[in-house]
Amino acid sequence: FLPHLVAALENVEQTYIMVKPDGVQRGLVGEIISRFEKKGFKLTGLKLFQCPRELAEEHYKDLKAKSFFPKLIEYITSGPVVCMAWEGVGVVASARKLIGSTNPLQAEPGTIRGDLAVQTGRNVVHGSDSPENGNREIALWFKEGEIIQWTPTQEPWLIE
Ligand code: IDP
Ligand code: MG
Repeated sequence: FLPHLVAALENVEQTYIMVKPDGVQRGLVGEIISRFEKKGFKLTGLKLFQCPRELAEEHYKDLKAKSFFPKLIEYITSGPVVCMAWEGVGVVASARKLIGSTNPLQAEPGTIRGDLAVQTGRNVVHGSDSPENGNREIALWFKEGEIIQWTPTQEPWLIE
């Protein structure tokens, strides 16, 4: 390892990012992946996936009591999603900023939801809200062997 990478590794986090069914249907997969790629995070997992109801319910278990929960489960299971794992220093909070507020009408222009969506119930993308949930969600959505450890050749140009 190069010394600068060893230092950076101490703060490395993993986040679970998912293009929701509306994002896939609207042809926004490439656009959304591109935002995280261009920022400089590392893609470590990627697949197109039809989410079963039980998995959607487990993923959103903290929202079970909400009135919109049944509609949310219907939405997430209504078509294929694109599951991603991204790695990087501070990636969890940074990805949430890139994604923007839950309500796309309140999301800042320049964010994914601010640029590409209008309704909370069709907000095109998910991002983990803490490093703990990042790890939990990646373990939930990916099987062993689907997360790849690799070293991008551009890394020394991203981390000094
Ligand atoms: P987040 O995705 O920005 O973290 P959460 O509060 O964790 O927002 O809610 C999870 C998802 O549930 C939202 O992204 C959205 O799809 C859906 N959701 C949240 N609040 C509402 C609502 O009031 N009506 C309909 N759907 C909602
Ligand atoms: Mg959330």
